[in-house]
Amino acid sequence: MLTKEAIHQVNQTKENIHAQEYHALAEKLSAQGMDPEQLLGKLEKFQIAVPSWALGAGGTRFGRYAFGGAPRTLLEKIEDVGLLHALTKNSNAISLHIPWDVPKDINAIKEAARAHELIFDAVNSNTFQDQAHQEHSYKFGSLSHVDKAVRDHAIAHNKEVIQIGEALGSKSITVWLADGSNFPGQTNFQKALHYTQDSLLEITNAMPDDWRLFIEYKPYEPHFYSTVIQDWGTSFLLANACGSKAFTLVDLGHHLPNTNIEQIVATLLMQGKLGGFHFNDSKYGDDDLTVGSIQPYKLFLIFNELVYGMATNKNNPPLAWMIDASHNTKDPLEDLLQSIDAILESYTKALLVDQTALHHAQQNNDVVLCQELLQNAFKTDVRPLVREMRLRKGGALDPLLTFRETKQRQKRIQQRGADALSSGL
Ligand code: PSV
Ligand code: MN
Repeated sequence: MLTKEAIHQVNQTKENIHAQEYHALAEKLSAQGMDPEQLLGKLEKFQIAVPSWALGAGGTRFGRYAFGGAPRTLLEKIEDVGLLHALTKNSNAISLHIPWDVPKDINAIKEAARAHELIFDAVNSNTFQDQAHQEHSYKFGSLSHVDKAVRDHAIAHNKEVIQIGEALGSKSITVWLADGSNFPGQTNFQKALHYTQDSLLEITNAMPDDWRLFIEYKPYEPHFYSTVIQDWGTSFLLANACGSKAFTLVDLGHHLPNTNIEQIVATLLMQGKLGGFHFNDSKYGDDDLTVGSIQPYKLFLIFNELVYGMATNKNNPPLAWMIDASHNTKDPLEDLLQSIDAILESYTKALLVDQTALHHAQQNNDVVLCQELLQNAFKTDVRPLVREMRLRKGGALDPLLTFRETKQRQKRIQQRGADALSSGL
């Protein structure tokens, strides 16, 4: 475990410069009528879940490269998320994918999570892969399959995932349905959607009252002609059909190029149906790249709608934030640290937008001022504010530097081996 003293030691090398930078920013923000203390309070509360499958090496269908010291068990994955949280103070939850990470000893797993101050976020079901000796294959679909026996099998799996989640203290399940078709004529669109709706309703009815169902959408992959839940409209339609416990989940990579995701977010919030987020970045498709690495302004615009929507649409429940990325060439823990920073920075910048001034500029159709207001916030370097929050919480001023200076990867390689493998895709 990374000790508080070790974090403090690295912090000390940066404290003077940080103090100068933070005071300059706090003064500037105060002069603009903002309260730095209030902003710090909001940043402290912003917690992002880390998926259990993002801690190991990601691959493509062409292969995978080991990076050494990958977590071999769920306990080691909890250890890794615990490290991220100790450094950032913004990642207090882990999201499990079943059956990649079935907890064998529930109490031991809960105890380990508690020791690292972690909670269990949404559990994820998996009906896109057949398990060994599976009686009913998902080759031609699961919740939308033409054969009721296969649909029932997939429903039963989701119910089992809910039970595991209940035992761990999760309060939500995310369903990403990979079902779709590769060739025109292969599937009857109406029947597939109808079966899916019935299946999801049965899953929703099996959830405890205080649970939420998140319905994820994706336009293509693994199927390349059609996907049953292809877009936010389809997810929204299904969420409405499933009632008040069901919501749409937006994965940033699950859109066709140049889709206006911020507008989707605004509409879903207005309808009280936005459940959560899978953060990542992309250039072409579901690239699963580090959050904010390709289109940071787009991420900021999404957060701008989120900040406005969370304040305005009280009918929408609190959102579930999660990273969903995959690392092919980077150390996954370093990548996650970069992603957590990018999310926090975008959120902070969105908090700086002068909503009252923006409202007036919009009312006056002052297009130029509208743009200025957004870009002034976007161009502000808010990193000192994020660092200050971490410093006060006992986290690292510079999580990535501390990760490297305290040799976290090398320690993991020593403990777990250079060729350790993680479960997942
Ligand atoms: C699918 O591409 C997805 O975004 C879903 O959230 C899955 O559960 C996850 O990635 C894991 O591969
Ligand atoms: Mn996802």
